[in-house]
Amino acid sequence: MTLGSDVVSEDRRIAVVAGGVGAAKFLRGLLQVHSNHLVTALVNVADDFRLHGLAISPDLDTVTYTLGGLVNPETGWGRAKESWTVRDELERLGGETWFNLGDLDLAVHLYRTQRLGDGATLTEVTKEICDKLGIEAQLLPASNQEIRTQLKLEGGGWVDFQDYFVAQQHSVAVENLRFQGIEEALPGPSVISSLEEADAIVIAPSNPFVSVNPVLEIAGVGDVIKRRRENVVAISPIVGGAALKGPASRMLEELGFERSVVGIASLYEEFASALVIDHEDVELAAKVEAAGLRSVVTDTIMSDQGRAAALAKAVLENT
Ligand code: FO1
Repeated sequence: MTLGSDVVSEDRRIAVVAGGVGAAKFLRGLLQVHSNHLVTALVNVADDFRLHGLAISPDLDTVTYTLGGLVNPETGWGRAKESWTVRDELERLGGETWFNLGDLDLAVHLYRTQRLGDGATLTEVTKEICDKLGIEAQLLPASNQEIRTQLKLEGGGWVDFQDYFVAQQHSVAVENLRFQGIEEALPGPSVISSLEEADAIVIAPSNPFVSVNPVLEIAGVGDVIKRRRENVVAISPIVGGAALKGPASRMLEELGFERSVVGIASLYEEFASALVIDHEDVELAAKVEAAGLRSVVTDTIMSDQGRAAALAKAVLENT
């Protein structure tokens, strides 16, 4: 096969720093245009928590379900064709139902919790689930140790991430953030080596504060990404000053950054040499460059799988 200038070389190893829904859509696009076994996703675990005694890993599950073709297309998380028998009965009993766990999703949580109880690591359990779902790309939890995002909310104290995000529907302004346990946490197996060996590293269009930062702040992870800066490209999760999903744009302002792709550029300046921004933000390209990142302007809104694949192709062509 002759490689044209627009054909991406097939043998490059790609590492993707990933949060939940935005990262999952990007990865699904990437797997359509690149050899799946050459893709590794390093997935945030700081949203993880325990409920009903179960080990819940929302970002890992969002990525796994999306790549396995099982995700609920309306929410971007949880399972398609889900049923809610357990949750409804729990509600009747007066149990905790603020975090919606469907029946199919619960089976995955039962499996994960049992395996962790047997002594397996989260890395091992994630691989077992991926193998069962036929996912060829490698999904690596960023750490096997407990890291827990907490947020200090305006007019209140510190709360756990899912309390802020789901119970309070991220409606309260954030004053500060911390990642409990991050000082002691080690990167999961293969996390550092996959970053060192990658031909290109992509920071997915995820929330920089609560999805990407708790990966970058794990010992050694941020350092290797900084060292590889010339091979790192970030994708802005902000388009036209707004996040497509979640509170990222409000958080930019609340935490003292410009509420635009320029704010994203200032957050990633040390880690990435290029920032992918949407056509809608083309007039901010010069400001992104002034912040120290090459700007790549393309369509970043992944409204369907074809657009996600086109974004992935554009990203690969610019790394
Ligand atoms: N997000 C919600 O807004 N409400 C929910 O009830 C909810 C349940 C849920 C269950 C399993 C799962 O894997 C994810 C779930 N999410 C829910 C999404 C999740 O909390 C967030 O999208 C991430 O943690 C942020 O990346």
